[in-house]
Amino acid sequence: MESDATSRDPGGSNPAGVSAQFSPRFSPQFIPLPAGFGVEVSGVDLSRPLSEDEFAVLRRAFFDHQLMVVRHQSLTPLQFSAFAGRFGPPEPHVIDQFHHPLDPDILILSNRREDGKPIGLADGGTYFHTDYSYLDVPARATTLYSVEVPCVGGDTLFADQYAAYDALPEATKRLIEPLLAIHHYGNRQDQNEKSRTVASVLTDEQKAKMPVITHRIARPHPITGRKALYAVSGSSFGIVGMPDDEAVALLDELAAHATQPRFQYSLRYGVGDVVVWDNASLLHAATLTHPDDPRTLWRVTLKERAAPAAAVLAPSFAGAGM
Ligand SMILES: O=C(O)CCC(=O)C(=O)O
Ligand SMILES: [Fe+2]
Repeated sequence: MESDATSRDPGGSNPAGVSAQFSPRFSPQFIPLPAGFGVEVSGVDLSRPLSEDEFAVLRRAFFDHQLMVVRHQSLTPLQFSAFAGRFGPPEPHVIDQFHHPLDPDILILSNRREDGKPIGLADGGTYFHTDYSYLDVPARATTLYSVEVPCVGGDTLFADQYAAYDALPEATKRLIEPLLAIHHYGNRQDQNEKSRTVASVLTDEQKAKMPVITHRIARPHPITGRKALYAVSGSSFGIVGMPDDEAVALLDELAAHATQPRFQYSLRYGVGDVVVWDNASLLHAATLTHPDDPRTLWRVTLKERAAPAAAVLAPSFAGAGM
């Protein structure tokens, strides 16, 4: 497991006997969301830098609840990026044409067009997936800041992969325990580049940078140690040592199990909401909205610190016939 530098008792005294540093402006209240995972936090202003002790309170709530929503914030790009960076090292997205001009760690998600040109990535992640599962060191957390909310829809769906793993029959748990899924950039269930639910299309240059790697299917969470089903929908295209048709059938069966409505929560955004999700224990999917109903969010993605059980099978998936 990755070491957890923060105290398990962030609100209490520390071994040096120095009292924890909390500002009078930091009085977090936590309201669990109705899904069995996720928590809404109020009483926090993310525009000012949080002390180590304050951040430790939020970090702990985040790993306990998998999804954290802090409503009604008012942030500049750099304030948002500074808060996001507390969760881990930021990794700019391979789609570099929509990096924020003030900070390349921010990817602009938007369907808005100005002077006929898109200002951001539209229809990103409109299928269940988890971020950067196609990299050997995948994403620990993704943070979004909601700039513009459409009149209709625009929710992000989340599916709890701790619960999905726990609900598997024991025989399936034994079957998948040793299995390594083969991942590369893409959406296994839709590879038509004209479709709105394909993985956002890369240029040839971007494709050349994307490797073929493996991750465990029953993957222990790098911080909590708890096992979750990992990326059975999205970037998983095969299983090491298994014929392709059998592997895809098993992955499809696991994906259907993992994305059942009983494991899902649909998050509705308001302007100014900051959302952080745990990529090791959740799948998520954007929902399709009307192209003329503007929706804009900023996104910063933070990587894990290590690559447990990942292997690089090829430096690029481009031209690999997959
Ligand atoms: O736009 C959304 O709702 C989520 C998009 C997505 O998959 C992501 O930002 O990782
Ligand atoms: Fe995503």
